[in-house]
Amino acid sequence: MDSSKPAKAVRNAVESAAEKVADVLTPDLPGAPGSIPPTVDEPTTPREPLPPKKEQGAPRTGTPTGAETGAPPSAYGQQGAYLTTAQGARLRDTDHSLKAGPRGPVLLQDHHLREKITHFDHERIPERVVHARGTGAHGVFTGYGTAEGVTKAAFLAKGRETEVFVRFSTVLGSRGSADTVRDTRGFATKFYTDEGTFDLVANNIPVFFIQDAIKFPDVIHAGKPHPDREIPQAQSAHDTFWDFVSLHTEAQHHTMWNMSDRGVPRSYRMMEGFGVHTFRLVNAAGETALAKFHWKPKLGVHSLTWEEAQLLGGVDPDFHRRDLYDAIEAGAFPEWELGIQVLPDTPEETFAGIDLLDPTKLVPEELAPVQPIGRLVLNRTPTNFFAEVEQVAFHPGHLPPGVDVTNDPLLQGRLFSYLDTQLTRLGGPNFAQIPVNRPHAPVNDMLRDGFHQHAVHAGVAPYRPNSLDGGNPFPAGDDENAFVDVPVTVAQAPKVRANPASFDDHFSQARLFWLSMSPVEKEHIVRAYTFELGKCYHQAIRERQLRCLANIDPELCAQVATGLGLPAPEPTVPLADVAPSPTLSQLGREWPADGRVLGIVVDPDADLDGVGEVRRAALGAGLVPLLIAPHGGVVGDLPVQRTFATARSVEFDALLLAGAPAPAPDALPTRDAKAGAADSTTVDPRVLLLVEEAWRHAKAVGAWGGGVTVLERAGVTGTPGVVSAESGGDAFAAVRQLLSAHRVWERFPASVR
Ligand code: HDE
Repeated sequence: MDSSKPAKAVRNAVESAAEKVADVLTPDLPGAPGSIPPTVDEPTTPREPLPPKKEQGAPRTGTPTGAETGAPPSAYGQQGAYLTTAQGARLRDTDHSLKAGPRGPVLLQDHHLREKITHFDHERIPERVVHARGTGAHGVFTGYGTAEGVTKAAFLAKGRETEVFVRFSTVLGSRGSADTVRDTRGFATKFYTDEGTFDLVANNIPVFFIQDAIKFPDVIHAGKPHPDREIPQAQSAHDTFWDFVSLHTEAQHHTMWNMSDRGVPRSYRMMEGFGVHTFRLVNAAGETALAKFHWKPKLGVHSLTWEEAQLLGGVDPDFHRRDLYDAIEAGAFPEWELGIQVLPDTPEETFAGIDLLDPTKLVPEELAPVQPIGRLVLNRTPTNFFAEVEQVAFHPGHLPPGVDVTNDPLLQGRLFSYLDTQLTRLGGPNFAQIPVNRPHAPVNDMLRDGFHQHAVHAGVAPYRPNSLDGGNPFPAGDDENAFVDVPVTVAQAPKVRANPASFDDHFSQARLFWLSMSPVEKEHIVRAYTFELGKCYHQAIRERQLRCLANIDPELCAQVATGLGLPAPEPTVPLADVAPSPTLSQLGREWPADGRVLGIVVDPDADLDGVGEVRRAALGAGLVPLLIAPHGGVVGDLPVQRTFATARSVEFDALLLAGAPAPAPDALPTRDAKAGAADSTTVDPRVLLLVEEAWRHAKAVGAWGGGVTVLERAGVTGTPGVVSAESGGDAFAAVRQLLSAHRVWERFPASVR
């Protein structure tokens, strides 16, 4: 008998029943937790597992050694309608332990209890020592063919598509820490190329704190929480961090980037990525060039304000994760262009006087333009976070033919560290066989056995040379596309623990970065230093860091010193004479508004037809409109996503007001009036707070109809970026235009020039 037939019939019946309960409140919006809306009552009819959501992807179903199985990605998940043990025996009850009578002791023979609890006891693995907090997505990379002259890497060929998995992360915090802390962000990409996996393990900042890998434990120990109290979590605003960077002054350039708006990105979708080190590329003719990798986001580089970042730490600690997944689910697929700065491979390994082996230095784009070589689109969220995002293992030594390393001492140390760390984190040497880590190229290594071995290796001769396995595996010949280390000449030199003299310049590029900022960006940097140093306990550390700032720029130093109430010291080295690099500034252009979140305040008396039109227009333009109302459910026939109680300004990029809602029953107008909210007795105080915060964070605000009254009550009418319009359509058009500059920058009067 075909046992799948009744199961299929049951499944169809249940699916159509479930679809009928479609959630009327959120028809088009991302964030639904499952692929089918739940029923109010607990489902009791047996059925197959739910299908994944439409935007979810999963690692390809290759074997541990790279062969296609032909199975769908869902084959990784559970099978069948019934609960079973790990061995596949069906279970009748998983809610009660096996006991000697209802009031008796639990029996040792309860193998189901023991299996369930034992497995649970071992669910956690060690979190990453750095970059523990992260989020990832699947995507596809398409080569432009423009890199052919400099590298033979086949995945860069014109039109060649390669599957990728990207993991974004913060550096310092634990796995459960907030997304929006001030920190460097990781941007690690696994390209599953036909010639072996290529991992571009990058950051959103183009330089690093240290020049030699041997200092990595030092900088991380300094940045992590203090060892005695284990505070503060996921931040650099504390004594040990500033103690280290003010003494180890090569960290000053990276630290300046951290204190800039780059330390608080608006979204992973709005970050640049940098390979940091100089790599060596080799073309089909064997010619070499030096190169730096860059990711350029289609949406531009944008940041949160510090106040938004702090509020989000409490209001939505998953802000960046949610933003990435919601954007993918809504079809606003995040996109980047991969580019390279190509630099001649000279014996000195310098360019325009910049030492290319020094990872604390960047090459200004004005001197070496970034040439686009391909496009990355993230279009699938993971199906299972642990299996994919937690278990993905990157390694800068995963290189395809055509890309090689240089002697950058930071990169050299990383080539050891990444392989080493996975042994404990993923429990043994076979982590490359975990689905998300499996190469898409055929694997024929001679690595055998070890914990969690998934491959069933045939043959008797995993060694070379052999005759018993017919000589297999064979080394690839010259024409067979092997990875060949570029035979770079190593100069004869004494063995030393020392840096080249050029590595001694610690301040010139920090100054270059400072001088390249617009006034408002400079002001943010001043505020960040003042905040972070202000949180240090010891004055000596503040004073020492001010000495570093004096060597970068006297005005920066003076402003921070004023905020700290300390005298500004004199420089101890001559100020570097450097030309600014305008491309380092985030301001001054227009970008697409895809996936931006628009809050729309409504109440039952508002122009609901107009709101419906704006909502449709926003969805059509790729934005995410969220209706904010006095209560949940519907207003008119419009679904409500946020109430005045659940909304906070920081989750919106812009606000529209269609009505002037009176205080809802759960409002506290008297308390809010005491706290200074303008006119909170006629307009709900939480709506006033929304407007005031959006204004304070320089966000576009538009209103029509009753909404115009709210602007008046909040006292913001007629200020830059606040639009009073005749209709919803006009208000939306104006706000959308303002969004293309990210913020209404005129609203931030910068005190620094
Ligand atoms: Fe990493 N780094 N790193 N790093 N790094 C790790 O590897 C290390 C450095 C970066 O999402 C660890 O699997 C050393 C620079 C990213 O899984 C570890 C040094 C850059 C990620 C490690 C550096 C990075 C890591 C921790 C100094 C930018 C997250 C867990 C020589 C170019 C990858 C792991 C992910 C993760 C070591 C410096 C980027 C311990 C020793 C420079 C994006 O192996």
